[in-house]
Amino acid sequence: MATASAPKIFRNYINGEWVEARGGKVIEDRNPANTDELVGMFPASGAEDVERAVEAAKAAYNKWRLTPAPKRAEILFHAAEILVARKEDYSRDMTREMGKVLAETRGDVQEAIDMTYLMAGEGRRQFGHTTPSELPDKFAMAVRSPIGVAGLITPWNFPMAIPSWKAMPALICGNTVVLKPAEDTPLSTYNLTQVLAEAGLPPGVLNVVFGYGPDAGAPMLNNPDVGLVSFTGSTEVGRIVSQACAPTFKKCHLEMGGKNIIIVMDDANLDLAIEGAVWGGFGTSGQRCTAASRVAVQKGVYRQFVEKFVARVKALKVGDGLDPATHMGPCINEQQLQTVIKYVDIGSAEGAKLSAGGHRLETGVHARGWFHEPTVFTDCDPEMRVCQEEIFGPVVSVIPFDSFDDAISIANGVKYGLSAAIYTRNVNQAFRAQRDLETGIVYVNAPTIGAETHLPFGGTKNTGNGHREAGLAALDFYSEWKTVYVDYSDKLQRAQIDN
Ligand code: UN1
Repeated sequence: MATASAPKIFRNYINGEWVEARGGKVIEDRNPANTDELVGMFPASGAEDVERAVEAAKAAYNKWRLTPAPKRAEILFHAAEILVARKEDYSRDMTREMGKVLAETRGDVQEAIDMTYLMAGEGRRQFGHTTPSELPDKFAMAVRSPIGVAGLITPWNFPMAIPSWKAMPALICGNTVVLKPAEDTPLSTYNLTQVLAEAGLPPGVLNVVFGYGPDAGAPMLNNPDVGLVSFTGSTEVGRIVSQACAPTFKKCHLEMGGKNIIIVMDDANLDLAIEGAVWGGFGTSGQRCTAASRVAVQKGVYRQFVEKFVARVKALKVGDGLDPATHMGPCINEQQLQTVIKYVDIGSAEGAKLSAGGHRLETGVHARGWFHEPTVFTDCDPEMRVCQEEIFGPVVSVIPFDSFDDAISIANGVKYGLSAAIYTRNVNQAFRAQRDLETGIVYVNAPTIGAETHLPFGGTKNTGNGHREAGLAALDFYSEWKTVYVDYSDKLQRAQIDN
């Protein structure tokens, strides 16, 4: 079992076997709450390993494509049941390598379970269209057709949920997979892979290559045998992925940054909005692409909101996510912590008022981890860098505004478009907001985080490139439409001419 306390050496999963990386280099998976704890050692794979994995996926494709989807689904269903049985162990493993609190890692594993059951159900659906032909004795339909080898590159903040968001729809549609998980959280992907293997996934259908992005992710992008790529991560890396996919016309799905907002109107249930802002801003230490890193509050309730919100944030307990008393865990690694520290300086220098937090925590129980205080800037101008740029850490910027129209233009005045929320009791305002907010996800009276697996997930502008994951939208990415005409008239019938 992967939960053993002694550090274990892990391998890649290629063609149904656990194999060493060619180069023999390793990456240490350490606990961000206590870097003395070595969770495991994972291969630092390179181009050759990726090539082997793609070859295995390519070789397995034809048989998997021809396996009836309901049969593919049985394997996924079985995998979901194994995940349910191991949820607690896998959640603990995830907290140890990722740092977020146990309630949240349980949610992450649950999200993987939900997605796996959902896509198992799609084994008996994957509906296409039938439609009348314009000609007599002719049948017309559009069916979903798999694409080939799917290259998946996943982040560390949802180490089991996001790999499952990508792998499950890819598999149910009949593709085979090469997955490169984030180097900070490989154990959770290892656990997921183990489950799929035990559930009976044939060799080569899912291959996992551990390592750093430039070494183990990039080689997938220009491999001619990879038909589609799905990437979740930063906008900067997303651009590189997109450009690398262009020469070979790979279908490419990008899920990137966010600068999500909670709008609090004067008529809102203020306590509910505060609770939502705390959860949306500091859940997962703000390390979600959906994190509510901006809160815009109408001036009638602004002072009252700030007072109560700041008090709530100051009371948050930061620590080891395995401790039930902890509200917020560490940042994932030193670099992420340094980014947070840098933005606290930037915010202070540009005149935002530091109202809570603002410092690294590095003594006592925090001495061995990448902890930072939950931090709130108030009286912010929407154009400040702390209100424009994604920080991906526990920093929330609070912005006062006058009118509903001001709130919408502040909300839309960023280059990202993932998630937005409005707290109001006015149904007209709620509906106008859902129409006018330029984001892929809108919440009314709930924070910006908390997407469910059976609805489309993704964003506009610099957040995405027009595709969505999760829900039925995922099937559109992981399959291609094939339009089929069957003429049973026994004569040549010319469309547009003979009808
Ligand atoms: C992410 O931050 O990359 O809606 C995904 C949410 C989660 C998924 C977040 N269900 O916050």
